[in-house]
Amino acid sequence: MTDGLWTRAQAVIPGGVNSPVRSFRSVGGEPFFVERGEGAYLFDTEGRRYVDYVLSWGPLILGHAHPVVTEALERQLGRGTSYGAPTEAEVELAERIVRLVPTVEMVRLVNSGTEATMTALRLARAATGRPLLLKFTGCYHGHADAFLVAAGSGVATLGLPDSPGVPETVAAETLVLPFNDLAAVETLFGTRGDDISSVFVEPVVGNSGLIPPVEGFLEGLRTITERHGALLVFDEVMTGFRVALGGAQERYGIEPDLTTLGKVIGGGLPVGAFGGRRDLMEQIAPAGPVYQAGTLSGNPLATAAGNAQLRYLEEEDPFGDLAHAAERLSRGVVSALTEAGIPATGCSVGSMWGVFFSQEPIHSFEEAQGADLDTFRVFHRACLDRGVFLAPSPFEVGFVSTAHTSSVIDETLEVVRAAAREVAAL
Ligand code: KE4
Repeated sequence: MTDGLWTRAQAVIPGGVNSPVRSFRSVGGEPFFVERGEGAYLFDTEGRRYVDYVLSWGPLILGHAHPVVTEALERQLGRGTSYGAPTEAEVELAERIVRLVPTVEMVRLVNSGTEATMTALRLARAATGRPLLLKFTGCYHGHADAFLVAAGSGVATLGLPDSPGVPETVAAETLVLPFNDLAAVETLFGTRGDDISSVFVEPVVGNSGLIPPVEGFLEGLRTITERHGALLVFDEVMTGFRVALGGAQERYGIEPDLTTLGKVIGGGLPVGAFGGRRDLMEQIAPAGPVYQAGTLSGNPLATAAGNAQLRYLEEEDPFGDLAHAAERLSRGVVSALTEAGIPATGCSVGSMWGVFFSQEPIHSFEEAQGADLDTFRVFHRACLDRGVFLAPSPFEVGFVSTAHTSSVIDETLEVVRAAAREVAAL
């Protein structure tokens, strides 16, 4: 299917991919190899076209190869790719993040979401002098050791029981509770609260499928962490600049102490960031003693792309249209499946959308695991064969971009109805 590329890839790259969830392991078959992206579409090396709802797992909110991004990169290319010295573009990107994300007073740019969360945890532990971290099952915060405990995304997709190589001593400092279970958080803080440095949460979970917070959950986390002197960290690597211009903290009106970002802020190039309260961020080297560094942090290509994409979002404000597109998709897919007699439930939050093959609404990863993963697999393939590329995992979400116009959504829903009928007939 991919003229030996897949064979070649598997010979020299573990599992043939540079990130496990791309391997199609949980949906079967071979991944296609991309030749190019354009707007809402991906084109593979066999000349097939797909409507793309993965969008590089979130970053491409303007779609593939949007001119504002590509032209910014072209302008920078002739001036060099990396300097390892300060540039105005990284100051501009930091100022833009500080202006747009309500609780971020200072920010450090890094190269991935993983770097952002691992450093935010180091800072939380330094600032509180406490060792423990609380996270929620099915939330994924990148692959730093402390977070590979009951993680979502690729860890859940591959059914890995966490990861070998993470020392027991490290895993023991990571406490895990079900998402949306505020009573459990209250109980845990009642016994271990004095040793908990921070609570890390995806304010809208995108790594178990799409699971919004139930009424009062985020507010409760804020109250409990404040009462016990722990930091609240919103991992907005996925929700940042997606569920609202100011992220989930703007949408839900919650003020975390620290925020981690990634994906959209790089316009498709490697950028992560962590930021928040000035008194905390000023503890980061060289301003303070908490060390963090990165050869390519804030590099001129990534900041050119990130600035261009965020500037467009700030000036054009496409969030209403994006939310409408995502809502049309989640409703349309659910109704296509239920009309075909296949139980489904779904929702959208901003420009993220998700569908579970389940009769009942899903409020936690534990419930998501009970959805019909086999039917999802068949449906994924039926859509892919008809030119619609959904995330190859039941524990991921769909994204939309400004390139996903109404006619693209119409085209997609036609395909989805046909795929649902095919699955129902099996
Ligand atoms: P990266 O290190 O992959 O840039 O970011 C890690 C990360 C942190 N926090 C959240 C909420 C995230 O969603 C992610 C990464 N998301 C996955 C997809 N759900 C990346 C895709 C992949 O692993 O290939």
